[in-house]
Amino acid sequence: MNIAMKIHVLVFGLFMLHGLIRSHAALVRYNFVVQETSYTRLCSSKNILTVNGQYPGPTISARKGDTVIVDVFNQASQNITIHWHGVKLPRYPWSDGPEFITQCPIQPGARFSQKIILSNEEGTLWWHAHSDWSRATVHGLLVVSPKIGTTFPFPKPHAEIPVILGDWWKNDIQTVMEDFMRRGGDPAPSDALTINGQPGDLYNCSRLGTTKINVDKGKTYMLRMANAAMNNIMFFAIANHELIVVGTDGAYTKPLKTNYLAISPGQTIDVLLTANQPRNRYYMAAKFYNSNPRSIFDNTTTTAIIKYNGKYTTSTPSPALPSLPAFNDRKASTRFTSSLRSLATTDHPIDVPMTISRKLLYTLSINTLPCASNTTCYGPRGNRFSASINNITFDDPKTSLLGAYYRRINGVYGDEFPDNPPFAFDYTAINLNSSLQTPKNATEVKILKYNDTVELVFQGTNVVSGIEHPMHMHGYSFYVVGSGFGNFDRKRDPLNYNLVDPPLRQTIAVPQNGWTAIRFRANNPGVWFMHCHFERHVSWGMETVFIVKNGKGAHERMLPPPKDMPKC
Ligand SMILES: *[C@@H]1O[C@H](CO)[C@@H](O)[C@H](O)[C@H]1NC(C)=O
Ligand SMILES: *[C@@H]1O[C@H](CO)[C@@H](O)[C@H](O)[C@H]1NC(C)=O
Ligand SMILES: *[C@@H]1O[C@H](CO)[C@@H](O)[C@H](O)[C@H]1NC(C)=O
Ligand SMILES: *[C@@H]1O[C@H](CO)[C@@H](O)[C@H](O)[C@H]1NC(C)=O
Ligand SMILES: *[C@@H]1O[C@H](CO)[C@@H](O)[C@H](O)[C@H]1NC(C)=O
Ligand SMILES: *[C@@H]1O[C@H](CO)[C@@H](O)[C@H](O)[C@H]1NC(C)=O
Ligand SMILES: *[C@@H]1O[C@H](CO)[C@@H](O)[C@H](O)[C@H]1NC(C)=O
Ligand SMILES: *[C@@H]1O[C@H](CO)[C@@H](O)[C@H](O)[C@H]1NC(C)=O
Ligand SMILES: [Cu+2]
Repeated sequence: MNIAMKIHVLVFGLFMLHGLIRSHAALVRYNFVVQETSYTRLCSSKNILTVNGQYPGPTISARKGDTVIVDVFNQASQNITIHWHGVKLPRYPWSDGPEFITQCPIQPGARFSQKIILSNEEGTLWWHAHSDWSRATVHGLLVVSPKIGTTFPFPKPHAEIPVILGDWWKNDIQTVMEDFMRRGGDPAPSDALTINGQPGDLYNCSRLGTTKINVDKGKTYMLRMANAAMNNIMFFAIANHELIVVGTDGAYTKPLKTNYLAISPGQTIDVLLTANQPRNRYYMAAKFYNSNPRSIFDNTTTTAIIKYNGKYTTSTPSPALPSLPAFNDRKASTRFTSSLRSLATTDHPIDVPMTISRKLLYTLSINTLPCASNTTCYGPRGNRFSASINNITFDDPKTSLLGAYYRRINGVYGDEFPDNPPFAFDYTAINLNSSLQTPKNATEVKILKYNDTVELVFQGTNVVSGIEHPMHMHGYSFYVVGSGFGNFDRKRDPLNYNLVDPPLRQTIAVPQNGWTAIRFRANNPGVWFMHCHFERHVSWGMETVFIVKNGKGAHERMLPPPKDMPKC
């Protein structure tokens, strides 16, 4: 290269850099090859579904406002879809991923180039499969860093550390799901919990693989956490160390100091950890929170090791374990979740809808259905389990609901999802009449007008048995303005709403036999799934869809579909 060319390249480089700083947005590209890969855990091997052979899968890194193209190639032998959890995809539901809601599955041998349009998200999000139970192993982080020229609303951490919580079955996950569906009862509990794919020292044959995180004394680290487990909320803590929560679900929070945290499937939490203890090794640990006294669950504990750099002699043979709340400590779970507040500063403002045009009350229930003739079911009294929102157990269509809406194809869904429970009763009473247990089976959606300001109250019920439900909404974040135990009181409870700095989330655990009120502005046109993030409850039908109509302006309308949408 001669000198003139070098200068040209340099000038061009500076120009590009300048352009980046000015526009603050870049196009980032990833290849995702879905494949079957052999993994050994707990002394036994099996084939799992992975992206690029990795479990957990690759981390996607981008900056606020970027667009990421992920070229998904399905080399596995089963259908798959991929969802970008917490990304709003303004006006572009086509890439969202839930099977038969926004797309037909990517079939074996097929490709789908997914465009992930980031907007105001900043922090930790994640991605996962959204078909069958494949997300058990097909998941990874999606990290959205501050734009170039801006920084975190706290001192820059020395390093960022992924902490992905998950669970592991010795059995093939597809078989676990099929057995569960056929038997009609609860799914087989997992055999281990994991941190970054590893069960840790407290399980047989797991010591060598235990996740180890090296830290320098005096430095501060950011843990980018996601709960990718299938069916349970988790408690998490680090021995002798305080945690400072600074963000949840891709939005900043006021710093919250705590000794433990509760994180539901679907949620992400950003945590600052300062290595300010004597040089040593310390366990971080996580276990399931389980409030249902009748259910069997995996009550094991997963660990990873925080290892201080430098020379020191360890006085004890194994690192100190943190103390976690008791597995059934409902107050500890709710206390943490309700302590979170939006940062709400000039640089990170909030925009809570103050006048409401649509008020919705949705009951969340576990239900039962009669067992198919000639089969044995393992749900209550020989029935099979089901679940519902406003007494509707959602029957998945056989084709893309979004495609049917866009092309005005009739007969795929109805638009009569009720605003309120069709039958009012004392939702959280003990010993509810078993006549309340049978739901209606339908594919009903809720239509919202562009810019509707929505208040949605989720009411957990004690039908069959009350339990938390981590409700997740696609296409939106929402403000959690209130929550409580018992029945929602339309007159009294709104007086206690937090409209000043409510946390902005896209997954919120509705308390057991309690309620949670959320608010959002329906300014993202499209077809958006809303569901419980416990996989067994989704399989039982605890899900529904919002269709948000186009507005009048050119920038208030859905964008057209890409050419390579998978076909059914
Ligand atoms: C580890 O193996 C031993 C001996 O087989 C068994 O007794 C113990 O329950 C196992 N522990 C776990 C956590 O699986
Ligand atoms: C975990 O479950 C096992 C088997 O169900 C039980 O024996 C054990 O006591 C439980 N441990 C805890 C800590 O609950
Ligand atoms: C029920 O099972 C029996 C024995 O397997 C079979 O003969 C019968 O046809 C089955 N009935 C139905 C309705 O499937
Ligand atoms: C349960 O509900 C059914 C139908 O509404 C009613 O006939 C029955 O008396 C109720 N049972 C109890 C114990 O309340
Ligand atoms: C739910 O729907 C079914 C079927 O329409 C109906 O029989 C039942 O009474 C409804 N239950 C409630 C609690 O609304
Ligand atoms: C709901 O109804 C559809 C259509 O009749 C049926 O195929 C499906 O199996 C039903 N689902 C449940 C959970 O009963
Ligand atoms: C939607 O609401 C925003 C914010 O209040 C406003 O700027 C915009 O004009 C509204 N658009 C429509 C179509 O109502
Ligand atoms: C895979 O998807 C296609 C298209 O929707 C469907 O026809 C087929 O039954 C699916 N295969 C399985 C095993 O579910
Ligand atoms: Cu649920």
